[in-house]
Parts: sequence; structure tokens; C-alpha cells
Amino acid sequence: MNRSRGRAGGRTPLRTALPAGLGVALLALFMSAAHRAPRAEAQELPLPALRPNVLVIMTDDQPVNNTMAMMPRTRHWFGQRGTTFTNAFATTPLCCPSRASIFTGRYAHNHGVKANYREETDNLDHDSTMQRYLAEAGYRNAIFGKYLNGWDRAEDPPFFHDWAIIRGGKERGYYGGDWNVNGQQEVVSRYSTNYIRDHALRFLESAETLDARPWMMFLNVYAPHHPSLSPERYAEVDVPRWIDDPARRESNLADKPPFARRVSGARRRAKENYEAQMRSLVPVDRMVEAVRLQLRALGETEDTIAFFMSDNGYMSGEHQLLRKSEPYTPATKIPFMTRWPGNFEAGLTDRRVIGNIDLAPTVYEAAGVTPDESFPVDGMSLLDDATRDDILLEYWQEHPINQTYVPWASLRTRRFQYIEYYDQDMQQVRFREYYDLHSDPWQLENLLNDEDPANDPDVSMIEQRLGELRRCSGEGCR
Ligand SMILES: [Ca+2]
Ligand SMILES: [Ca+2]
Ligand SMILES: [Ca+2]
Ligand SMILES: [Ca+2]
Repeated sequence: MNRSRGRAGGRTPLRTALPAGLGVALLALFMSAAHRAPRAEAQELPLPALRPNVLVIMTDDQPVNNTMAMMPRTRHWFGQRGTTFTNAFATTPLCCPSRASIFTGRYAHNHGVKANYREETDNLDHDSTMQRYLAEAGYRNAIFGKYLNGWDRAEDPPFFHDWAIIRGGKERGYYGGDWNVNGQQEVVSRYSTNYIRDHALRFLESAETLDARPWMMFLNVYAPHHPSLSPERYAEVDVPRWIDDPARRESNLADKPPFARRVSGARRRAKENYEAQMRSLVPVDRMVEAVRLQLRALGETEDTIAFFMSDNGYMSGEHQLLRKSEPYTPATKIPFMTRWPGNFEAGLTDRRVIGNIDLAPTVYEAAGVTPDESFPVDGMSLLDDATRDDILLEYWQEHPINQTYVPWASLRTRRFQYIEYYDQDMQQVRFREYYDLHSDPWQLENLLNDEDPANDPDVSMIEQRLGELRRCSGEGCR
């Protein structure tokens, strides 16, 4: 094992320090408060003790490759006193399913949001979210930026006390989007990342007027999502040179699924958007810096558990693909960094296989809350030394009337990736892929379809394990 990790220790587990039954006592108060008049009622609640603030900074469609090169302030803040995870995955590499997994700590087959459109968004039971549990524990919750695709903008997000949520889409994700700002509908002409930053700074100032009450804040920027706009003044910012890595140069695609949705000129088109994509991360980096300075000025740095992540990755010409929603590394692997001085080890690289489903259980442990048994949590707390050998990646049809894409599921470990593609009702396996990630990190040679039966791995156990994980729930997923 190369895992170079250990708990820094130093804190008594918070859970034991909290009065038993506090959550139950707060439940009745908040069930009325959070739904009807959350902002007015929030200040009336009893104050919890010793719980950290929770900060989640999330980008949209940011692949790992070299994108963090554009975010030196973020890398420094998280890297110096925090932990960088190098094997983090979006379990369903699509915005809304991933965001629902982040809110709940559950795989999409359990929270039910399998695509971006309205009917799927409505499958999320908001009682299963971290915003519910933290609201009940006395947190003041805020979300600024992207919420759930398909959400009716006229509706307020449950269990949040302050919000500015955008209904974006293309350019309007950056300029001129429709926003719901604490219940008021607004069209905002300002650049969205800066608008989110200003909300964040105001919220922190306001929340800390009551220092003892912890808060949770999501900063869900639209960048670097296509079309990757940023203000004019960043147009000349230096960008590292585009790299035609082996996955982008792959010439023999005969091993790949015959139904793969290749895009002609995928690599050229990805390259054309590359500089804009990279530059759109600069304002995000500055937002992180502004939030860092504000936390320091308010004396909250040590008492805040912070996360930086993307909701999913993106195929930028690798294997001639140009989208998310694919099982391969560029679409499923995400940047993921954590910071909580004294709890996450400083300056550490953690190579455990983790996922978007691990954020919520990590927050539950940090905040000392126990989720409702009726919504079993599939992920694991990153504050523990727990490890998993493999993680499930899963994907469904984008829309019942758009059956362009093929549903798939995959078992990913540090050693290999195994993928099954299914027919529409997900009963029959249509095609399989297996990549040995040690000898083939760029996923150029699918050993199950390379015209060499002699090198085929025996996948019977892997197939069985994948089947188990596709039906797993709670502890059974680990
Ligand atoms: Ca996304
Ligand atoms: Ca405080
Ligand atoms: Ca190949
Ligand atoms: Ca073979």
C-alpha cells in the first residue's frame, strides 16, 4: 500500500461532546422553520456548541488533468493545511445526480436522481440531505450558485436559510442568468462567480454576528462549464500549454464500444475551448482567496471544515469524446481537497479511492449529527481511517425520449477499471471494457476487445461485485 495517511488527531470526537437528543429537540422547531419562514426563524433556535462551520466550494465540469494549475491560491490554502485526494470520483458523472449524491452521501440508485430533468430532480427526498440534518442541528445554511438542474427556480431550496440559486444554461450561467435570491426572482447581469463571491462575503459577515452558531455554505460556481466565459480582464492570463496526451492521441479505437458517441474533431474542439476553460477558473481562485481572507478576519479559519471539488469531470477529446457522462477517467475523476486544521492532516496526499458520496458522511462526523436510518448513507467519513477497495460508477439514459446514450455501470479501483454497457432496460450486457490502470493508465487498450483472447482477465468475480454494488445500500456499499 502506498497510502501515506494518518489521522492528525488532537480533537475529542465531537459526537460524544454533544447533548443527547439535541437533534430531536430541534426537529420540531425546524420542520416548521426551514420550510415556511426559514430566515426569520433561524435566529430563534438554541445554539449548538463545538460544531465546525462547513464550507463547500464546487466547480462545474472541471476535469482533473492540469486545471488546478490555474488555481494556485486554492491549492495553497487547501494544500498547505489540508489534504489533497488523488483518487476521487463522481459516482454518476452528470451534474444533477452528482449534486444529489453530494447532498445525501448516497449513490444515484438510492437517491433516485438519475438525470438532469425535472422529473428526476423531483425524486430527491430533501429530508435525506445534509442541509436538513445540519438545519436540525442549529446550523445556518446557505447556498450560492448552481443548485439542482431541473429545479423550478420559483421554488425556494428546502432547509436553506440564505440562498441565491441560478437557473443557468450556456452563456446565462455566467451573465444574465435567472436567479432566485432569498425568494425574489432576479435577472443578474454581473459575472456569476463574482456575484457568488459577494454573497459569500456578506453571508459570512452576517452569520458571524452570532459567532456561536455554526453555518454551512455551498459556493457552487458555474465555471469552468462550457462556454467557459470570464471577464475581459482575464483574457490575457497565461495558460499552461495544451497537452496532446496519449488518450487524446489514441488512434486505434477498435477496442472501444461500437456505439461510442464520438465527435468529429473532438480534440480540436476541446483545444479551442481549452484556454477559456482554464481562464474561467481564475475568478474562482480569487473567490476562494477572498473567502479565505474573510474567514481569517472573522477568526473562523480553524473552526471551518472546507472542501473544494467538482461535480464531475469532462472528456476533452480523449478517445475522441467531448462530454461528461462517460465512464472513463477524465469524466469521472474529480479534483477533491479538504481542510480542517487538526483533523485533516496538513500537506498530505491521500490516495484512497473516494467519491462525491463521501462528503456528506464526513460532514456528519465533523458536525456530530446522525442521519435518519430511513436514508442509509452509502459513503464513508474521510475523517476515519476507513478505506474501500473499489467504487461504483453508474449512469442511466439521459432522457426517456432521448435514447442516444447507452446506460453503463463500472467498478473502479486503483488497479483497474471494469465497465459494462447495457441495453435500454439495463438487463442485458451489450459490451464490456477492462483497463489495467498500472500498465495502461490512459485507457488505450480494452483487454476484453483487443482481438487477443490470451490477455483477457477473468472478470467473473468483478462482474459479481459490480452487480452487488449496483443494488447496494448503506454499509453494504463499502
Ligand atoms: Ca457538472
Ligand atoms: Ca463562528
Ligand atoms: Ca485503443
Ligand atoms: Ca483481450
